[in-house]
Formats: sequence, structure tokens, C-alpha cells
Amino acid sequence: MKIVDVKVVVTRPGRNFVTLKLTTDDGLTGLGDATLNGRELAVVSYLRDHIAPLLIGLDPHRIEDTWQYLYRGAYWRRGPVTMAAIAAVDVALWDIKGKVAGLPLYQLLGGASRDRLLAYGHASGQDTPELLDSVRARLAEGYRAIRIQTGVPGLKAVYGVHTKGAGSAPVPHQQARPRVEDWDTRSYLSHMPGVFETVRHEFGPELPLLHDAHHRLTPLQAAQLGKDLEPYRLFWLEDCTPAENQDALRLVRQHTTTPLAIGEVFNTIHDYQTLLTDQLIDYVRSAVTHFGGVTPLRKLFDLAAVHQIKSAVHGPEDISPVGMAAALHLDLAIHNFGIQEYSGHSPLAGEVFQHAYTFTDGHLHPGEAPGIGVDMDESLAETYPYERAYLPVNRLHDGTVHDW
Ligand code: GCO
Ligand code: MG
Repeated sequence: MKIVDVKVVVTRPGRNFVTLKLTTDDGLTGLGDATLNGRELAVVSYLRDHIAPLLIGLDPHRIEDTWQYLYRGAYWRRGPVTMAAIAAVDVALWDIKGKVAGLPLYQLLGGASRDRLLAYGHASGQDTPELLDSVRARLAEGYRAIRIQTGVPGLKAVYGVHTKGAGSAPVPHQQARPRVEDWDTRSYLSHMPGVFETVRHEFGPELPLLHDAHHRLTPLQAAQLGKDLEPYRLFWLEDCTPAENQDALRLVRQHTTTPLAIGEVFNTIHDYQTLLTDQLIDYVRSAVTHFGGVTPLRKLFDLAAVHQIKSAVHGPEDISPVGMAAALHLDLAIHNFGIQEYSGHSPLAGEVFQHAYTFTDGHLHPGEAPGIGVDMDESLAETYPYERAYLPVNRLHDGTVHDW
């Protein structure tokens, strides 16, 4: 079998997605997600200009070999653009292999290790009453685990928090120029424990609660927050410090028993090395889409398992249904599954990408369709052209740029 066609589709059914489609001489097709939110076209060029010419004529069954060929062959390794492009190829090849076998991808990865996958959803509010309403709404949708984010007194806009009165419609974070949000760590640190106290009081001790600090804290501030939140038994505190410095987590770890999750911006196993071998975290957050695909993420999860660390694949709306499907097959197959982030997608995205995976009673399942189980309606995709959309930036009150 040979790859005879390579196509990159950019579409915006509500938000931008980049999808790779490979076709074989047998007429089989495979899809891969290559969406890098806010920098989408860089990956499109990497795929169209530098990867597509290499794929024509290759045997699609040689997944590991193709991965190594693209990773090592480029000489310039790692980085989100490179790894998103390689991820799309890897997932498309797994999709084809599943279709040849007539099996869903999770069967090729060893078969199911569980019946269903616990998902967590997002609740947020400008203030605590609005947050409580949002938690109620997620519970009504079936979620059994919930990430809570809230506005902070004195701050105009905090990433991940919905606009007042907008129900579940997100703040338009992504605009033609980056939206400027504001930040003050002291106000945030003094506000959060009270928020968790109220949420625990309202919903009881059993509901798994998560929180994302989105890389905004120093190790000392993160250690303080982790300690202050201990009474509320978080499922995890996510991305408490900037991700580049693995050793930052050591200080946090030494001072708090709040579980720690990190890794959505990592793109190779090397970014995790100290975190895993020194057991400085509890959950790894990388997405199939940004980590070079199913092949390397499987290796990461296996190394994490040795250190009693679990999976928690990144699953915001900017991971397309193609990337989400690939994650769910891997989640189902590995032993050390922890939880899966899931916010769903807009109805428009659901029309462009029809998928076999399901969300029922707060749990996901990848479905039984061969391969990853996603079909793309290309003519519909063409009717939603790309629009430039930046993520926000954050500034302190004196104007200094800060992590958002
Ligand atoms: C999460 C994330 C996302 C990212 C987004 C950036 O935990 O879901 O932090 O909301 O910010 O994926 O594109
Ligand atoms: Mg996050």
C-alpha cells in the first residue's frame, strides 16, 4: 500500500481547525488534527511545503518509522509547529491502519482497559454566585468532575471565565488582535480559597474539583496556593508555574499535598523528564495533537506509569474532534488513565467532523468505528474559511506583560 495524496484542510466552523487527510492507492483515507491555536497557518505551511512531498509513495503501515523519519530527518527537533505537524501524520496513519484492520484504534493499542472514560468539564463565573450556577449547569449536563475558574475582584477579565450573564457562551478571547486581559497575583491568591470553600459547602466533599492557574505563579506563590487549597481536596491544581522550568515544581511539591498537573504546552517526552523521574507531578496533560501523535504519547504514558503518574489529556475546544477522538482511543487502552478534559464542540464543528465518540453520564467512549472514527465533510468545511484569531495577552496593573 502507498500514500498517493496528501491534503491539508483549514476550516472555521466556529473556530479554526487544521486537518490533514492522507489517501492510499487502495482509496483508504486517514485524518489527523494539526490545530495550533493562534498560530495555525505555520503548521499548514510545515505540512504542505515540507512534509507532503515526503509522504507520497510511503507505506502507510510504517508508523514508527515514518515518525522517526520526520522527527530525526528534519534535524531541527521539537517545538509546537513541528510536533503538531508530525502528530497529524501519525494519527492519520493510525486511522488508516485501523481501517485496514477493520478495528477501532483502541483495539490496535492493546484493547480496552476500562469501560468508559471519566471526563471533566469547565465551570466559571465572574463572581461566585455565577460560578455556582455554572457548576449546576455542568452537573445537569451529566459531568461528574468539574474545573472551576472565577473572576477576581479588581480584575476586568480573567482567561477561562465566561462573560456575566452569557450562560455557557465563552468570552470572545480570540480576536483579530490579541485581547488585553489584566492580572494581579495577590488578589487572586487571597480570593481563591474562599471560592473553593463556598463551592465545597454548596456541592459537598465528593465532587472532583479541578483548577487551572495557567502558568501565572512563581513556585513560592504556587506552593502557598496549593497549601491554602488543601482543605478542599482538589482533584488537581493545573499549570501552577510557567512550564519551561521543570525544577520549579520541586519547591511546590515539597510544600503541598494538592495534586499537580502540567504539560498542555509540552511537546516531547524530554519536557517531562525530571517531572516524571522525580515524581514531581501527578498528571500529564499533553494532547495527541501537540505531542507528535499517538505514538510518542503512548511512550510518555508508559514512562509516567512507572512513576505512578496518570494521564489527563488536554481537551479544550481548540483540539478538533479528530484530535479528541485519537485521545479517547489512547485513554481507553492505557492502564494509567486519569481523566479526560472535554468541553465538547459547537454544533457546526459537529457537522463538519462527524464522530463515533460519545459523551454519556459524564463519561466518554471512542466508539467502535474502524480507525479513529471521524469523518470530515470537506465541501461543508470549505464553506467556513479561516479567520485570523489570536489568543489574549495579559498585563499587570503597571503594564508589564504577564503569563495569562
Ligand atoms: C485548558 C487550557 C486551554 C488553553 C487553550 C489554549 O486547560 O483547557 O488551559 O484553555 O488555554 O487550549 O489554546
Ligand atoms: Mg490548562
